[in-house]
Amino acid sequence: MQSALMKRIQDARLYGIVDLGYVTAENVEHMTDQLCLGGVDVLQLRAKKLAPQEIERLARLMLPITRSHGVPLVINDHLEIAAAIGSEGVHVGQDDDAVAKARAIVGPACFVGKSTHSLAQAVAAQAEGADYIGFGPLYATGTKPDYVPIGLNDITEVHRRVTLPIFCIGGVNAGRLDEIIAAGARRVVVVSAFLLAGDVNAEVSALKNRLV
Ligand code: TZP
Ligand code: MG
Repeated sequence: MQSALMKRIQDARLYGIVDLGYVTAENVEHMTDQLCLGGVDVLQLRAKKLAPQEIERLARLMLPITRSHGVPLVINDHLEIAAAIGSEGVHVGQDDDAVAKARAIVGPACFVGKSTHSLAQAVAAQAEGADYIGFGPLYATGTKPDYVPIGLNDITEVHRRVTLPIFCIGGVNAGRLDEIIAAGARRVVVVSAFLLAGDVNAEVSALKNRLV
């Protein structure tokens, strides 16, 4: 990956996701703007139930907004969409394509993140060549309901064993942030707590200010 991009992901602390489970297609641009204004360092588009064509359309709406804020846009799951629109990042899960395949499709100007749900998967993702990992779900969450929460106990150890940027995810919200940081987290992903907030911009900026 290009070094300027690497620095952007290294420096990132707060990762937001525009998840179409919470946001209507009509509201994607407004939500993107609010999340960026609030101060997310990275933003992902995640749409588990939409057709690829519609996801690409929404991604193309988001890109000028994220770029105007200097925020890298990450496409979840869809390597071809990331390649077609030239997003700054792509994200794959344990059941998706391997990191090497993702990289071959998206090229060197796009970073590749991977979801991990255990210490072993985190170590394996680093060996596989991921540029960053998600680590969780820390808590049970309606955003990913089929996953067993892994708790906070392995956060310190994953930071010992993995040198990549590690984004702790799953049930992260303002009320839990202190215990998540105390457990060793440096970077977090927040989805529903932002998307369901009354004032998204304010919710993001308040949480961002507690991360640095
Ligand atoms: N991967 C692990 S947990 C999760 C994903 C995509 C969802 C996190 O969403 P929320 O609403 O912040 O719990
Ligand atoms: Mg996936």
